[in-house]
Amino acid sequence: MFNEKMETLSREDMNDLQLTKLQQTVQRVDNHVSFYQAKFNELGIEPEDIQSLDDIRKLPFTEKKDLRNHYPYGFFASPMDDIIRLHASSGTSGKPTVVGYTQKDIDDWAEIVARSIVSAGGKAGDVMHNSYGYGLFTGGLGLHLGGEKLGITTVPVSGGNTKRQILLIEDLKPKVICATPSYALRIAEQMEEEGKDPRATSLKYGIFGSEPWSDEMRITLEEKLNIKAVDIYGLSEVVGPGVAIECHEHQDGLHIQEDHFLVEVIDPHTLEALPDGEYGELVFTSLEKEAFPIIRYRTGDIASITREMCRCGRSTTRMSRIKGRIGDMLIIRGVNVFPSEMERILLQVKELAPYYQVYVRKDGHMDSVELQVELSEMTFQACERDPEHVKVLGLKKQIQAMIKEECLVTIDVNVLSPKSIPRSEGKAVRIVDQRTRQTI
Ligand code: DLL
Repeated sequence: MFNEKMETLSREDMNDLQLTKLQQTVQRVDNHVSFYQAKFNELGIEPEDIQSLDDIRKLPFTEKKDLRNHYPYGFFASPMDDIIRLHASSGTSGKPTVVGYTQKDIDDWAEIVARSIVSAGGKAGDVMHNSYGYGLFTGGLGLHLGGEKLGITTVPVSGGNTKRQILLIEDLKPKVICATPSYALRIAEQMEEEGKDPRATSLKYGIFGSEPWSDEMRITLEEKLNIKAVDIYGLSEVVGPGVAIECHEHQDGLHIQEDHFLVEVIDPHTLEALPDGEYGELVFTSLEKEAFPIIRYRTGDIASITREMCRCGRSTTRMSRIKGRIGDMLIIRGVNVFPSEMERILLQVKELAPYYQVYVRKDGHMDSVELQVELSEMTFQACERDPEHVKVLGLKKQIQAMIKEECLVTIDVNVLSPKSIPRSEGKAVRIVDQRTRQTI
């Protein structure tokens, strides 16, 4: 562990620490952020009203639209003289969300990412190939900071130019790779296209996140690249990557860095707290941040939490994989389905390559959904030799039936030839929403 004391703190000590830090954070936003001053006034709350962790429920939520309304600097709690870094979330529509960091914020972020890399299996002396994009996106520079803090040799490759990525992996012999799961898959695919064996590289661990992925995708990546793949979670509004990460020992839920972030899970409709184990919307409150402290931020991400101790020895609360974002949930004839649930099913069909996209269209008054999948190269070649083969496979019906059984919905399925689905160098576009001509 990088910080054994914090990562194994007893529940009682963690609660005490979190309460003290929560009180300080509430005081800080009350002093410096007009949005919170107004909200506290409206609700009749004083910072002194926070006397227990449960009192967090007295505090208002913060939503993405609040950040947009105060673009660009309205949520900053430090003077600009103290801000040494800005990042921004991409935002599919309108202005991005700008987040700021003081030197202390950067140091704290480096610390939690260093913990994350160790949790994923990396250590000082190893080489780490970082394919997350460098720039306003927090992925590249976030992992970079943590790598340098840990003392792992960090290679700032950034995303794209896949052939060069492969050359660097072959020559620099990294043990750890950081990328979105979809881009890691693309790197493996490019190696295969070049006649190289992706299992034969020096890589041992993958730090994958920034987009929803399934356990089946983990198995695919682990098999293709001959590595252990762990899930890393984070969002720019809260800090960036490193809010939570799995341990490579057990890969059984993501350990939340609880001395920095207080987690809640709520019902997104009633906004009531949900019991541990139930899926709902993740809500985070930052406990240490100076420049951009955030209270009860509604992430839009669906997951559950457990406070049971992990066998790795870390005592921190763990969150499940993210099922998906609330906005990405498809409602098909009244049934809710996340693309990641379809991914789980598709990746079990060996005739398919692990790529897919979901098209949503308007069909009269109803929405229609089409799932596009791709034949694997091997199946395609078999079909070319025997054009009847693809019909015999009956793949379309098989996939429809599997989705009907697991997700309780009937959708259109279109089986395409290899390489038809666009590949990503960062976050994959899984949903193409043609009702509004937007991609999500
Ligand atoms: O994606 C930060 C990050 C970089 C995380 C590198 C992990 C690795 P944003 O661009 O602000 O920040 O996007 C945040 O991405 O609210 C989730 O919807 C999604 N997301 C992030 N990590 C995961 C994950 C970065 N492990 C948004 N699983 C979040 C599923 C994830 N979704």
